Amino acid sequence: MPITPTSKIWMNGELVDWDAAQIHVLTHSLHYGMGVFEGIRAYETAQGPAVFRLTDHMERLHRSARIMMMELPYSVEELVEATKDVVRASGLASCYIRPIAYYGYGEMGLNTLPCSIDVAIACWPWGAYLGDDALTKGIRLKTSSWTRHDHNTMPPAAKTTGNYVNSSLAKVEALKAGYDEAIMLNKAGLVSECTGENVFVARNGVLLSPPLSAGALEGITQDSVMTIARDLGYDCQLGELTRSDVYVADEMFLCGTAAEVSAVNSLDDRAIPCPGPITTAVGEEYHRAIRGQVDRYKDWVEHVG
Ligand code: PPE
Repeated sequence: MPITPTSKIWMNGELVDWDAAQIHVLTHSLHYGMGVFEGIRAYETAQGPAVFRLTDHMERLHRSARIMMMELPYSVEELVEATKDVVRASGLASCYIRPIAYYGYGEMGLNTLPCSIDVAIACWPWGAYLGDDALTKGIRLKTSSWTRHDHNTMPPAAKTTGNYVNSSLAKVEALKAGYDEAIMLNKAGLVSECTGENVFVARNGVLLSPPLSAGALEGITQDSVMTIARDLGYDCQLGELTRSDVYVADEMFLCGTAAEVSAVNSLDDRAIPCPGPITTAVGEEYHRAIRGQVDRYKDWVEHVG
């Protein structure tokens, strides 16, 4: 998706002009894929722009770095303030925010321990990730021929740049085959997640979503959706899913920061009723929550000020 530039990017403690936020071609992480990042959204609220679960995202960035043995030079609180600075500088009412920490220029070779760590935060406008009518019409999924990487190959709990090689292979394969998105199975053949979203399946009134142990990222939207679904009175749990569970689902949706809540209308050309009542109810409540319109979720909405 093409990027629309904004005015400033936060780089290593300073707001720099968008075009000045450049790196050297011998930047370590470009070569070896070891960077950690986040995807966050800010939404327009009655009190101005607010970042959804900003602190939770920065805490996950720190957890990702910890898994990678990467010592981030900025605290969660500093990154939260830096993000608010970037969003404020953009003048945008709503935007997508991309913090990234990476090994910089100066070292080559696989030993990351001597490498410098650079941190940047950018934001820009980003519309519906899976199409404007993904919540109502749904998207078409295909089971990927690519296996989700395993816990002893690439840690799925860490949102690392390198992990997304697996996702991009699956995404392009699905698009080339005429589908919207790929569902990825793990080494055991169980459903893990999609290329950039967690998966929820409803059967007999119970909502199930594969956990981290299945190779899924611990999604912040997944967590929000589980809270919302339970508050709406649905039984909602983390649990195992096979592809057959999906084929016979009463309804299914994907969720993520970029994709928000997107309904699924089929997997491997087997129709899934869409949009189902739970998907619609949860999706609509999520849309209100991110805009600060639901009192019980107001702590999720972090105002830029
Ligand atoms: N799984 C994967 C693999 C994933 O990339 C994401 C987010 C999620 C689950 C959902 O996580 P959360 O955003 O915390 O609910 N994917 C981000 C990157 C998308 C991109 O194209 O880049 C996102 O949604 O921002």
